[in-house]
Amino acid sequence: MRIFFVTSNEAKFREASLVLKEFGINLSIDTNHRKVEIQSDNLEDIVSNALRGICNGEVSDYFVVEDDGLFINKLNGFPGPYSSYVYKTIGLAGILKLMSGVDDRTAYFKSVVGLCGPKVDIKLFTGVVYGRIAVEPRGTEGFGFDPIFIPDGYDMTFAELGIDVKNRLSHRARAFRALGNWLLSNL
Ligand code: ITT
Repeated sequence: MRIFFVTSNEAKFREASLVLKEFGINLSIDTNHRKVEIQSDNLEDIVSNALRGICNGEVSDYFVVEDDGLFINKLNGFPGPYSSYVYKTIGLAGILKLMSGVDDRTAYFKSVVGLCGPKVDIKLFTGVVYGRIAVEPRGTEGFGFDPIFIPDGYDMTFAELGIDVKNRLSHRARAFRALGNWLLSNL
């Protein structure tokens, strides 16, 4: 059984493959298929639609796609499903500006991981990690919003904590662990 993670983000791939290794499952990256992303405020819809584009017709391998968002409570969930675009446009500085003077800095990351393949139509797995937005960026590891996200129970950002700690508690680790458990008992 071969499982391909269709993603353009190598950091996501590194984190996901370490999690699936815990289950003895080998993950490969697929940069050939295109992950077609519809515009929707629902991560599940975005992932399901992307999978329909990949597993259309006969396939002999399994494919995984993931969509994530950073949801900031005081901003009514912004940037949410638009996180990638917001990261590329206003970036960390823009988010920190929107949050300047805001006391309630609570936020969460959500990951939706989807699987399709020969014996699976579409199966979704979800992971969430709660935390808060830092006052300034800190740390050099990770990617995206890691320098400004402090998970609950810690005083350091994901970018300071590094991949080992991040992979114990992150949204992605939780969703991929759910996928790993499901694969072990179903395929
Ligand atoms: P794909 O090719 O897999 O789509 P992507 O980076 O575009 O890769 P998303 O569409 O899921 O991924 O975009 C979500 C954005 O949210 C991503 O670009 C980051 O800016 C941010 N993000 C997601 N997970 C994150 C994490 O673990 N740490 C920091 N930022 C994260």
